Amino acid sequence: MNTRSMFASLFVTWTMLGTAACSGPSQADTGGEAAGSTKELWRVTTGLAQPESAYYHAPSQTIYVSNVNGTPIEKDGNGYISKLKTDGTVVDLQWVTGLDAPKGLRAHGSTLWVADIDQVVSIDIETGKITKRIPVEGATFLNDIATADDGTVYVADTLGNKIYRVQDGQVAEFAQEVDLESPNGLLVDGDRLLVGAWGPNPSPLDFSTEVPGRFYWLDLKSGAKTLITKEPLGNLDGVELDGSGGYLLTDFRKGQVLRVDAEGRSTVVLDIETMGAADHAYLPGEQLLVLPHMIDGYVLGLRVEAPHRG
Ligand SMILES: [Ca+2]
Ligand SMILES: [Ca+2]
Repeated sequence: MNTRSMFASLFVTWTMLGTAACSGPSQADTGGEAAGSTKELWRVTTGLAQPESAYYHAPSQTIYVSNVNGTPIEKDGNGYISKLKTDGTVVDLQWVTGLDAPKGLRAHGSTLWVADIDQVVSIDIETGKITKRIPVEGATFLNDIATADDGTVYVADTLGNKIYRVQDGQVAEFAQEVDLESPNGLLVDGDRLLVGAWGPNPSPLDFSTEVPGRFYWLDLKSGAKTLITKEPLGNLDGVELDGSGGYLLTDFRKGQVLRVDAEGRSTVVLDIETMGAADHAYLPGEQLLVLPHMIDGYVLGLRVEAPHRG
């Protein structure tokens, strides 16, 4: 069995275990007490299939959710994107279909960009039509995607341990000189590319790592790496700004939402305790965190208050 098949079969196992162990997630899982400043507002439990990424697009006031639907590397043609409102109302479960295992989402202008195994796909937000599929040669596990103000797209290949830059349809490797630690979550913040790493050399048996990933940034011009967390932090997935000078990240395997301050100090904001906390969205103005649980197949809307500083 090659590495790709092992990853594929493992994810099927996880998904089945998750379903069996959690036949009906209830409010009690996360409600109220978790971390004091976190409260569950809503939960979408039906119609989603291995939801990986939630992205809030302010102009359309819409949360887009990618559904891998199956294993994360299978070219099965059944992946789709759902549209939700910020109150958890489902607008359109299968807004865009015909993808394989869509993961990271991020818009620039009226284009929604999607990472899909070894392609970067663009979707016209107005029409919901796929406009381009750009192959990324050599990629095996495109995961999160980020867009810069000038429209440049960055995409992380977690298993390939690479980050690619896409400009005007041309794909090139970015930051080849540095140790990317199996990059997953990406976010452009000014002239920096924030990166949440999974951790080097994940096991082909269960994705575990001997050393988890750190949170760092890459200079968009030079590709130079600067650590935000000096020590390994987690099997990191989503990366968002918290609106107060810090960051909100997820640890997929631990099932946690973490807050990291500008000095790199981390605290656990929410502990779901089940593997699968994937790539979240955060709306600082509404203190709303939208968290897809990829293994158990639901999306949570949580109130996560800004930290009390000073
Ligand atoms: Ca699929
Ligand atoms: Ca991800």
